[in-house]
Amino acid sequence: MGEKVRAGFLEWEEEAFRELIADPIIKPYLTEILGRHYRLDHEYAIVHRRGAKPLYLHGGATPYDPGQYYHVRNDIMYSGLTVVSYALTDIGPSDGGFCCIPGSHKANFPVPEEYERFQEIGPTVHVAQKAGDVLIFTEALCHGTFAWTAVHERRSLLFKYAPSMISWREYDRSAALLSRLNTEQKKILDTPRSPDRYDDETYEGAEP
Ligand SMILES: O=C(O)CCC(=O)C(=O)O
Repeated sequence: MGEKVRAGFLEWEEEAFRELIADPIIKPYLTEILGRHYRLDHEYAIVHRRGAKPLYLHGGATPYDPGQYYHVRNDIMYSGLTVVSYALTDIGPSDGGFCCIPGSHKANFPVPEEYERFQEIGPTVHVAQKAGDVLIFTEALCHGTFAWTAVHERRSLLFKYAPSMISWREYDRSAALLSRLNTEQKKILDTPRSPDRYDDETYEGAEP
């Protein structure tokens, strides 16, 4: 059956997990979407086996959630909680997994109930991924998970970033973890603070 493994993997022995905190391939995208100063609020792994239940549609721009917003002002994107989802195994077109209503991060009306619980598929689309693919989406997008039907496991790592002043989860990064990070990674795992309070020249990183 399905299983959602919460957090923990950044503390594992393998450096490869911690290297994803400041993934140089992803950095330009996060900078464009979140601005220069953002933080990794929380992360978890999804491990779904055949029979894993769906996660119904959630998010969406309406009703408005002040932490899961998406706006454009003066040609600049502003996004609240923003997800970088690494597929570690293939997600084929009929396997299940991530789905969304494209464009719903700009919706002015709530998602009809029959779409929300997949009674009607409506405009919901499934997004297939190959192992190694990365999907970036704002939590303001109406999204969910189709039941997992494939024989192989779905394994995905979800990193949830926010603008530097926003915190979702109570801050609980351990000294052991912080001591294993470089300065850039520490900045991204630091406590919330206003973007004005960073001084890139002197930033020493979070104290372990
Ligand atoms: O990748 C997925 O299946 C979506 C997961 C999701 O919506 C969530 O964790 O909030």
